[in-house]
Amino acid sequence: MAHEDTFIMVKPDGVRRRLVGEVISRFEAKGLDLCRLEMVLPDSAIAAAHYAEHEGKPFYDGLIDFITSGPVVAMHWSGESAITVARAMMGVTDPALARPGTIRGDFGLQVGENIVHGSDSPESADRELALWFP
Ligand code: D4T
Repeated sequence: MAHEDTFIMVKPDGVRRRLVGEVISRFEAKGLDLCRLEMVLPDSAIAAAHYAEHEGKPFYDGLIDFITSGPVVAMHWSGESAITVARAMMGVTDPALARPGTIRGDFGLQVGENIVHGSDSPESADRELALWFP
């Protein structure tokens, strides 16, 4: 078990649905530490950089349109195994399959609008934190 830093984002659907407080409350209650937070309207450049690994996939254009469709809440969280813990609390990518009790399982239904993003590895966390908090 190691201390980790992770990048977590409430996506435009989560902001529109007023779930920012709910998401923050869950991570705070779990015991993770909120280090930095900013609300930002992503432009296409930061969206493309964030989702570079998905370029060329069938859902890529929709993904970029979606993530630039409104403000997001970009956050830096830290704590014991923060990356794994946050991913577990978010649930699997498709909210229809995410287990009840997870954020996606409790609040989502469509893969294209899955409320939150969380880094999937220390390398991703480093890259994403540098991108969103330059
Ligand atoms: P993110 O990166 O947003 O936290 O999601 P995941 O790490 O859980 O999942 P991902 O990278 O595989 O997908 C990124 C993003 O693309 C959307 N998506 C994904 C989609 O619209 N259709 C799809 O078929 C897939 C696989 C949802 C999340």
